[in-house]
Amino acid sequence: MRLKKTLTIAGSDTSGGAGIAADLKTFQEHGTYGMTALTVIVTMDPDNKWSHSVYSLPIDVLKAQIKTALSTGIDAIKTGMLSTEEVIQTAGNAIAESKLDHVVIDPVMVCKGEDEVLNPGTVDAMIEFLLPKAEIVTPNLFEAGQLAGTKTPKTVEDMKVAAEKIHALGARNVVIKGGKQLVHDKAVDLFYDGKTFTLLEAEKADTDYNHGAGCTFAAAITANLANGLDVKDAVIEAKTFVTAAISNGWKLNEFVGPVLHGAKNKYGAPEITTTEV
Ligand code: PXL
Repeated sequence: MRLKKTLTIAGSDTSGGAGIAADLKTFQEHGTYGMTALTVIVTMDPDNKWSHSVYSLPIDVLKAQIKTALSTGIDAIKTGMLSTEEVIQTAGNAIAESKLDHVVIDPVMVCKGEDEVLNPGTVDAMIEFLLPKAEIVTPNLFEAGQLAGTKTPKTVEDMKVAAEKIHALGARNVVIKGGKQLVHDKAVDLFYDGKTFTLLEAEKADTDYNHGAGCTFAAAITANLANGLDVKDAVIEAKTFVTAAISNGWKLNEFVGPVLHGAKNKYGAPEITTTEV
């Protein structure tokens, strides 16, 4: 069988937990051949509490990378940190030209620990250029509220309302990541395919070392779609993959603890339950 090719259009997290580093490690763990088109490089200042700097690459450099990768015949594509409206439009146009079905949009708006939207116009640009092309979009609670035009969801009921609104914007499937902030005793994500809401539940991991979890989850979905899983099964496997990765998160330094991307394949799959709600 031909090796499936996966492409991420995203930023580089120099510390290795999130961004293209997470995507490539996750693609590899899923037996796909990963490729990258880099939008920004994020560095951290060890002399200033690990504060982030974001260096954008010229748009021509991004376009050349996307052209390179797409010319090889990509099976599934994922977007991550896209810094400006121009970058979002470039990614959206490239996806449209590629005519790919397997398109995973991780609508990254903030880095962990920083709570301003990267650039306010980017939300509208995501709605215009990316959501209508998404086989699935993977917002966290904050991003779901921004895309849906609602307050940040706090309960599963709020998540259902946001998921319906995001689906109506053109994303064919939506999975909202509940994460730690959700008022719930399990680690919960809500999947919506336009008809049915499915709650995915795992035990909450007792760790703060979860940097890169969102990128890892979306990258796992991307690889699973490339490998031929249907969307719901792709999401369920990705939840087991990221739950194992979070449970084995570790301390890189006093500021950041990345997930362990390879944990599921090394230590086994955790239990996930799915319930229609
Ligand atoms: O986790 C969001 C994220 C995505 N992409 C890049 C990042 C981060 C957060 O640090 O650096 C490149």
